[in-house]
Amino acid sequence: MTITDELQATVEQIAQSGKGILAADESLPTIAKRFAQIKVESTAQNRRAYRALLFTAPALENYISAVIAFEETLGQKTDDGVPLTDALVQRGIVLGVKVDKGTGPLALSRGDHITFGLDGLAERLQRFKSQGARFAKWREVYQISDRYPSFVGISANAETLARYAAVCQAHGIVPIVEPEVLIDGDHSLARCADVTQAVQTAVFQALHRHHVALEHVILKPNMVMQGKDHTVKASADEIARATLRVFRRTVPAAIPSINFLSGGMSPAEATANLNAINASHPTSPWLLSFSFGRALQQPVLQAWQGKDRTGGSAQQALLKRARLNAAAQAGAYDAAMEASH
Ligand code: 5MM
Repeated sequence: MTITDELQATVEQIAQSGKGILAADESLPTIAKRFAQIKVESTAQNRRAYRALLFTAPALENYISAVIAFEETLGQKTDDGVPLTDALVQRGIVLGVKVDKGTGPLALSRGDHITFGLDGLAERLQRFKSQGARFAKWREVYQISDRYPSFVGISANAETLARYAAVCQAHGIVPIVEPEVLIDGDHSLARCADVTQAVQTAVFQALHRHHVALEHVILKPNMVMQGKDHTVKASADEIARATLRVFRRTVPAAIPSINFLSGGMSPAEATANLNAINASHPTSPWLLSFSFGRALQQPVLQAWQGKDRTGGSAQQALLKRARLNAAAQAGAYDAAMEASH
């Protein structure tokens, strides 16, 4: 099998209609924050128990085509010595891994951020591939203020994403490219649209510059919406219209799938917005799906509380959100479905 065939097979397995991606790749500081909300200590054993519960949820494969894991999870095993990720792979769920090493300030450009981790990336990809990973994920973040992100910030982040994507493809790993314009702040929907458009334009220019094959990239962007402290809350239809306008202007039709992040929206809000996006664009050139972290896992953590060792109710909570988001991917979600189990 050539590298191109390998990338194509992975993309086809991830980008399935009626399915999306579960982002379970919280780094150590992030998972500690999530566990703190339910008063659970973030130990290796607790992280293993929680992620085992996610990965073994019955029928997950009906709604989830791929899971993004954190590096630590790839090395963890069940008490019987079986890799934790086997439960996914055996059911045809594609395994991916977060390969960035987190963000920090961009030097001499206060207000911009940059993501670290390009050094040694090729070696780490080879190791993750030997552990079963077929795709990777890298996230750049953009905080909106009156002046930021700046031109320098937008260009540096795009260049970094493209360099990461090129290394992935050279090693037969499909890159998920995640430029996240953050929801934090009081900016308007129009300002988010302007920033997202500038960010996506720069990202695709950089991907072209670095010879990245767009057919073998999954895009994981924010939806276009107002900041969480903005006074006027846009409706799902307004968010869908603004989001589609920006992505039609900037994302080439060669991209197979756009899998939105949830970015701090409530689970029901993220599902309703994804549904509105699909309902208003049934002939889209890309699959329009989800790669949610919090919007899939928040109810799971609430049900689990670190206590439910059998995982029954927590797995039910995951299944419910996965099923509703799969419906939203088809534009077939209705808020009344929230009442179901
Ligand atoms: C699940 O969280 C991912 C890792 O985040 P950190 O690097 O901060 O630990 C994150 O990249 C996530 O995949 C995206 O932000 C989307 O998650 P949400 O919760 O926004 O859907």
